[in-house]
Amino acid sequence: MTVSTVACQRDCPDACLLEVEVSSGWVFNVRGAQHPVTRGFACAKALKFPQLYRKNRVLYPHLREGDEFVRISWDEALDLLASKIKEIIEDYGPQEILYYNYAGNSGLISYSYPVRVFNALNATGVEHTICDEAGEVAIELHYGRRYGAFPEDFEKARMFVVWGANLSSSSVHAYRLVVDGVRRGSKLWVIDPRRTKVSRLGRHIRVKPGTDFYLAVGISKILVEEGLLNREFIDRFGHGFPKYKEFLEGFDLSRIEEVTGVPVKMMEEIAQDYHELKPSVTYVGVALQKSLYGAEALRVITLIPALVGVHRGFYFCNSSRDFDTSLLSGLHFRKNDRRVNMLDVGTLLARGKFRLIYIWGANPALTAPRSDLFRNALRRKDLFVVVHDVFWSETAKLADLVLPATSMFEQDEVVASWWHDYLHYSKAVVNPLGESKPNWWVTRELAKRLNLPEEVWADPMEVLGQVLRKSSMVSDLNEVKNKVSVKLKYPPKDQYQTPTGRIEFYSTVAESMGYTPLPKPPELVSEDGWLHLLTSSLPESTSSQDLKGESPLHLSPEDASRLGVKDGDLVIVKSDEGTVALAEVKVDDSLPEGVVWARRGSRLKLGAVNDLTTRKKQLIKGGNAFNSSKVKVMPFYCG
Ligand SMILES: Nc1nc2c(c(=O)[nH]1)N[C@H]1C(S)=C(S)[C@@H](COP(=O)(O)OP(=O)(O)OC[C@H]3O[C@@H](n4cnc5c(=O)[nH]c(N)nc54)[C@H](O)[C@@H]3O)O[C@H]1N2
Ligand SMILES: Nc1nc2c(c(=O)[nH]1)N[C@H]1C(S)=C(S)[C@@H](COP(=O)(O)OP(=O)(O)OC[C@H]3O[C@@H](n4cnc5c(=O)[nH]c(N)nc54)[C@H](O)[C@@H]3O)O[C@H]1N2
Ligand SMILES: [Mo]
Repeated sequence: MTVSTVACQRDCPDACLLEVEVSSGWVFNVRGAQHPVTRGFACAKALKFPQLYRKNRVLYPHLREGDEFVRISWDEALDLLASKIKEIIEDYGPQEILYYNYAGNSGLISYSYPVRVFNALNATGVEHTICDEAGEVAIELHYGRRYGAFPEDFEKARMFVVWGANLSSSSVHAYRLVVDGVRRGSKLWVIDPRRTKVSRLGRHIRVKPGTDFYLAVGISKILVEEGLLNREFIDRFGHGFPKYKEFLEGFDLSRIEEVTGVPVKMMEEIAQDYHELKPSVTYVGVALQKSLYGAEALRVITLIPALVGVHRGFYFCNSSRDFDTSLLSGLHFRKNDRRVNMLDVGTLLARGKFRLIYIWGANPALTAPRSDLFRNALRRKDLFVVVHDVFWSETAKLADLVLPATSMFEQDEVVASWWHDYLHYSKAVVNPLGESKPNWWVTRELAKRLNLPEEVWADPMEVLGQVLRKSSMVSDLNEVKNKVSVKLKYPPKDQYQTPTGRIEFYSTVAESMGYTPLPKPPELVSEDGWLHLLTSSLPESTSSQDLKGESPLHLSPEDASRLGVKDGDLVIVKSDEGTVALAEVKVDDSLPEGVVWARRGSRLKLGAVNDLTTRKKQLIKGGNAFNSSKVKVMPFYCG
């Protein structure tokens, strides 16, 4: 048996360094490496991956023949794909070819390199709006770059505010740092409509979903009115504060209490803590931002630490690096900017748009909004669907051509985190299963067959080498290869890369981007008769992966009794878009009345939870609004 190191490549902020035990060509065991962030422990997903990576694998290229798949060779698969692409370009133009990808493998090469061939073809690409992009931009409007607190800052924090994040599931190492903080006496506030493991450790504010904007305004207003600000800090590092103050004055606290369901008294307490307990870290979950005004809420939330004088006292997404990944994705080969919002892809496909779609690192048949539309559209006869995946995902099962991908144990990668500041190098520890190939290999071979210039199919590690050499945060690829884990040099916390060089309470860049310089308040609409559908992650699965069978729909005890249903009963769930699914009930006392919950990307008894999620988008960056989905639930009687 040998013990090797692998960098976890899952879509997760922790981006862990793992120790894996290999014997007779198989990975048997995984544990967290001794590392400043991973700290010798791994999450439930990593621990069970040695069992899972062998199962349900796509082992060979497969071509659909009617309802069946037949095994073909890589040469046949690539020749077929290349000839389809050539044909479509000739008959309809490159815009009819679409790629769709996300962070199924979040390694720098796996994520970006495959885009190269599509850029060189001037095919249609996607804007990555499905996760946190809107929130990233929201912070940049006021702070320049979006980096905030790092794990080291968590270690020093006297107060944590965990705002819309279920840490014991979505980031177990951040959770551990918060637990350690609480043990040493740091204060913890958790803002979440649901009761969660982390909310049990501190003061819990059960805000009504989607009203966080107003809660943040309430807290900020109290800080201003009660003189709890750090005026010196604001004068020295802030820009446009008088206008922000005026903006806050326009809101009424008792109305905020009504809208958010949070007593003014509680807002006063947390405001007082923000003032007294410094430094603090406000951990803002991606989930908080997945609502119609999520990114706008983020603008107000992340400005709170600035009011009390903490430099970048928030964490949302630290992936702000000077890595020129456009070199990897070959943006320079492209002659246009032809992209569509990935949240619209299902709708566009359903309308008959596009002739070929190439999907990797994503499972939109379960994770896109209105996934029913997406699944139906993939069955179109005039659409050639190519899916490159490690497993027989729901999307792969609907493809015309299925290509086998290597797992994180079987490929070399360089992995960066969106939370911590370490860059990891990962080497394959076992041979690829079956004929599986890394993402870069497939698209590189495709580029060759399409007779694209040699530069398009350059060696991925060499291109990555150029990217890292250009960066000021790391010396070069060799440093990462030799050290396995390298601490990146981020700019100082008190540097603000806005046009004024300050924290812009009044954003000078927002206007030029078509956004309001001050955060835009959510419209208040009546929710009569509708239940709020929230979806989020569970510790043992990543998004739609590793799920077995169907998930139940969780109902609060109040809603369950109103509907006269109990555990195991069936209910019909209808969305505000008119889609219908059937689900088993799970009564869940962690939910407030009016909120139903299901695990994201899961299948229900009939249909999938994402068949019910809204296609509405945010103003900022066209970001998703998964957590603004509304449903009606009815008991299902049969017989
Ligand atoms: N185990 C595991 N870890 C993961 C993932 C996974 O699928 N599984 N996915 C990864 C990815 S892709 C992402 S983007 C992150 C997401 O990580 P997080 O942003 O932490 O998301 P969730 O774990 O889904 O937890 C979301 C919490 O937000 C709450 N919430 C929902 N709506 C609102 C609201 O309007 N206001 C407030 N205050 N709270 C709200 C929910 O009740 C829930 O408890 O996690 C990453 N880590
Ligand atoms: N209802 C609801 N829907 C949501 C969300 C929500 O909160 N609620 N969250 C959204 C968010 S934040 C995100 S990030 C998305 C995630 O949605 P997706 O991006 O679709 O993520 P996964 O479901 O994890 O699917 C990733 C796929 O990549 C495959 N894969 C893994 N490694 C590799 C590899 O090396 N190569 C290739 N080719 N494939 C690989 C996996 O097997 C899996 O099938 O879901 C979004 N959808
Ligand atoms: Mo995500």
